[in-house]
Amino acid sequence: MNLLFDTLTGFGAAGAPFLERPDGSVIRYGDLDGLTGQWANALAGLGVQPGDRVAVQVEKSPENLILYLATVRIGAVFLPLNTAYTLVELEYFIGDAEPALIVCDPAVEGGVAKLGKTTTLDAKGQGSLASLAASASEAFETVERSPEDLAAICYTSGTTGRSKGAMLTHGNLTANALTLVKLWEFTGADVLIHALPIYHVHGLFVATNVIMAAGASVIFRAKFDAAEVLELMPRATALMGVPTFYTRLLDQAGLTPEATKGIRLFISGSAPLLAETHREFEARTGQVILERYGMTETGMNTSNPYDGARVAGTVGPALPDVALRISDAESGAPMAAGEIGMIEVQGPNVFAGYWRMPEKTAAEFKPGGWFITGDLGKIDEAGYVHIVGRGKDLIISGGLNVYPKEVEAEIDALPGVVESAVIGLAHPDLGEGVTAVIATGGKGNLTEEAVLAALSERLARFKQPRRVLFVDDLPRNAMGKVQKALLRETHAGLYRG
Ligand code: MCA
Ligand code: AMP
Repeated sequence: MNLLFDTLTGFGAAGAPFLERPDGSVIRYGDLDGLTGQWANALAGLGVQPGDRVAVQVEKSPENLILYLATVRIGAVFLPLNTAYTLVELEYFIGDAEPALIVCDPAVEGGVAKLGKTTTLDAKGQGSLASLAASASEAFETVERSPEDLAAICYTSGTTGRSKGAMLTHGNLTANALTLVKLWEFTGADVLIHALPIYHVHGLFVATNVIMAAGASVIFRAKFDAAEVLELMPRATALMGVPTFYTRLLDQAGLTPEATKGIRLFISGSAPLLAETHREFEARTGQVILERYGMTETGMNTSNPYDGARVAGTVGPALPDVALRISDAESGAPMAAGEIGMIEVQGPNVFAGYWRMPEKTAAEFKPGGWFITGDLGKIDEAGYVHIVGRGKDLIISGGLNVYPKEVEAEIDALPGVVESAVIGLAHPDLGEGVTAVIATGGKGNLTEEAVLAALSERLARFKQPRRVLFVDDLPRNAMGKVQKALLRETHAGLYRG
């Protein structure tokens, strides 16, 4: 058997819809054997072997999802990459993962081909790989995979140094999908509005795997558009999104109890949902958003209950098969109930380690398979987890992670910069807005425009600062450490109207 592939394709009835395309045409569960067989044959024809990495940086399309399923079916390792990454960023991932094949957009193949063997797929699902698949046989003997075999590598940035590839196994992804299907009560009757990107865990594994493991279906859209999602609601039963989805929906005059009455479950995650957004959404629609908490390395860890109180400002109890504890962030000692410390998790969802980084893996695990999340939180009397901050220096903008270090390194390399501090400030649309504070030592004539122009070739757009501020010197504490908390306080109102 192939654990993940069989789980994803084994529940939907042959005639049941799996995916509705924007043009209204439908891929049914019964089509998947032949379709993924063709794509698996195309990959095999390009030399992909079980265990090989297949790096994929392409726009969201149904074919991109079929490619994911075919990669799993052939026993290879799916490696999705944010479409916003620049060639400079891509070079690192490809060098680190050494994929046997890179699937990219035809428009950038010229540059990407310098990094490895390429084939193409565009936003319309066309390209050299799609052509190979179209003429390939539908018959393919699925490669056997067991729980410990790798299914995917997802890169996650590090607080120090470069991005790390989180190795996710068939066992990790299958266990998490099955747990969530049960907890969130997904059945074959469900229809999810799928408007998240599929280069990250949220849209690829939480949304897609859960739907498939329930034999349910998706209305598939290339990106999130609040007005369009609102229009689709009468035909759907569920929505998964980042907090920005919900703040943007609240800006829609048409968001009413009537417009949302067919939806049985609104789920939010990837970044903190403001208690205010949670309450406002309930006041406008009568619907209580279910917030859950996860990570690339672990999939989902906690969730507010389906039946029971969904409490604003909390991420709910640990999932039934996940153990969660709070430890002292410095000493690692266990904390008493209700005290704030480092969140650690253990369970079948927890990844197999960082790709080719045994030291980093060892540093982030404790004996017994406890993974140190880097998030600070507490567990209340009811067993609900509250995330109160981050032990890691991380900004989450519109659900996408930005590690200040990476942005600071690029800024510090610019002429005229003495040093920089990159911070996240409250932003009404994105949750946190990436903001650069640059120390010039009182000299130089750097401008915001010049800094942004210099960064545009080197960093993905979502990592580029929304604003650049200049100071003579950065504030430091007695230990000589830059006081980011003070900078955040000083500039707290920058994005508030
Ligand atoms: C787009 N831009 C962004 C972001 N997205 N800038 C900062 N942060 C972002 N997240 C840029 C665009 O390139 C554009 O640049 C400008 O901002 C305005 O774009 P806009 O049209 O407003 O953006 P959008 O295309 O509507 O996208 C916003 C979005 C999207 C809908 C919030 O970013 C999104 O779908 N985010 C979800 C990310 C996600 O799936 N995260 C899950 C990670 P310009 O100004 O040049 O035009 S997985 C995870 O965290 C764990 C496992 C978990 O718990 O789920
Ligand atoms: P990523 O590395 O992209 O998977 O991001 C994972 C991080 O997102 C976690 O470590 C948390 O800091 C954050 N996160 C995810 N879900 C939530 C949530 N519901 N509330 C607060 N933070 C969250």
